Amino acid sequence: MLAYIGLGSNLNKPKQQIKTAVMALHATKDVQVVNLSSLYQSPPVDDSKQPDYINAIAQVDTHLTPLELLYVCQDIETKQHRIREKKWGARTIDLDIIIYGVQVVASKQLIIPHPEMMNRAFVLIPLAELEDDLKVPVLGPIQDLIEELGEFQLTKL
Ligand code: A4P
Ligand code: MG
Repeated sequence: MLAYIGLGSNLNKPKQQIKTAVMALHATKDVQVVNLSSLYQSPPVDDSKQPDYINAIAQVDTHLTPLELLYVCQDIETKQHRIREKKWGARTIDLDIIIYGVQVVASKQLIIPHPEMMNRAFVLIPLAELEDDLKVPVLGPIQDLIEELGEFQLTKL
């Protein structure tokens, strides 16, 4: 199954944090990173006083179930010393499952497609970089979602 994982960091050398997390994903049994977007820089979505974020999207080929993949992501977050303080607070690394094949998941632990993806240029733009004619389950063509975004601040590094 092809899945897309969003990576974000705004603490402790963010670019390195993302590289470390991508390598950890690739080193996981039954997970292969098959493509990686450029890195992108943007201000925090809620305009709070935090450093800018670095984000990227990894395309993975996996035999894991969505929930198993979530546990892998959380394990990597823990290993990179992410401390969960407050929702949307600064973090060393955040891994979110954005899309998992054509599957739709809506459980207490996991929502796929990611419920905020359509509002986030730092998710949509790198996704389109990897697959410009992607059809997002439920939400539709990636290019339509980007058109609906309105203005955004995002720098490709
Ligand atoms: N969860 C549900 N669905 C998913 C999914 N598809 N992928 C649950 C991953 N996790 C999912 O996440 C909380 C819970 O979400 C998990 O226990 C899981 O069961 P978390 O990572 O522990 O907490 P969080 O990071 O505070 O929440 P979340 O939703 O990951 O935060 P966001 O929405 O990613 O916001 N600004 C910029 N420019 N770039 C960013 O990357 N990131 C955030 C964090 C805020 N502002 C940002 C950025
Ligand atoms: Mg998260």
